Amino acid sequence: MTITSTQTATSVLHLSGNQADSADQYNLADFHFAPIRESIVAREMVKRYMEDMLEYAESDVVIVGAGSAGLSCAWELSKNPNLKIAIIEQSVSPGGGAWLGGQLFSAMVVRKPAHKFLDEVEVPYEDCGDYVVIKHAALFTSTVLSKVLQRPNVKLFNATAVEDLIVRNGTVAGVVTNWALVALNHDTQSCMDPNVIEAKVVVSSCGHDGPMGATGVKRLQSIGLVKKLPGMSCLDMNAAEDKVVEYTREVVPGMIVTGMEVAELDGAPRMGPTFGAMFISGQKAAHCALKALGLPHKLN
Ligand code: AHZ
Repeated sequence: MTITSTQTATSVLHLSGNQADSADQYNLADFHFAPIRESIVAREMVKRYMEDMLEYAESDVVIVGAGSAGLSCAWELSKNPNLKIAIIEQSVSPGGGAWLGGQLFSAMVVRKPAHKFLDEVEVPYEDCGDYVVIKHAALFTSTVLSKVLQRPNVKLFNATAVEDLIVRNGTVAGVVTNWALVALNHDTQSCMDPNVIEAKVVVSSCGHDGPMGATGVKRLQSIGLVKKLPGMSCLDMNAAEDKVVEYTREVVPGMIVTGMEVAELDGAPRMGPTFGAMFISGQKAAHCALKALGLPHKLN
């Protein structure tokens, strides 16, 4: 099967569809790779990255943060093949806190009816009545990640941090980026100016903790577009998950907030290790973005 990407004439993805045992197809006792020049490897990587930077310098939607909320949002938005979606993730490894359940345990608990999202993305779980359990949180994250990254209209820029927002007349119009290692070292080096991505809509899904948590809403507060930033309240699973979904919204024109950044913004309780609200908040954020873009959405 050959899939032709809509992005560029040169990017043709090849999936052989050959399910045969690959180890039967070569000699492991006398194995040789096809030849390659080192410079070709360099050029193949650089060319594609630079083409992506050119292509995504103007995006329809920029999603900041590839945790469970940001990835769920990307999944929902990428169903529209006409949207160009950039995901900016400061970490080398996307996934945020969703590689583990809680306190470094493996399993991920999801309260119903968010299991319907798992059905859609084909993540298996154990049905426990009012909730379901995925054997490994990493199974959720790796599955959603692999599906999102296969979409031709999505580009992940990892190891890249959003340092600031583009704001014109009170409307968020894009993001200011830098290599994450640079962003973390501004105080040790002289000025290292950033790059920019213009976007019709920015979705901020930066979570609540770490040096860059709640980047989007903290910046909005510092420029007076958000008056109060109380930070998340103490844990109350039942209240927290409903509230995070309820408060997911376009907080100022051009900027939608999702996931635990919502709890930071509104002082909602944290839910701890139950993840359903992240999926549904991400989905809702996608529909807020569609609405802001003037496209059909499911908010009503
Ligand atoms: O690296 C961050 C993480 O992957 C990334 N990020 C943060 N600031 C960034 C910036 N530029 C680029 N300035 C940035 N990337 O955003 C991602 C956030 O993922 P997360 O898993 O921390 O947040 P989430 O809202 O998707 O999921 C929260 C999960 C939690 S926390 C919690 C509790 O503390 O009670 N409970 C749940 C379910």
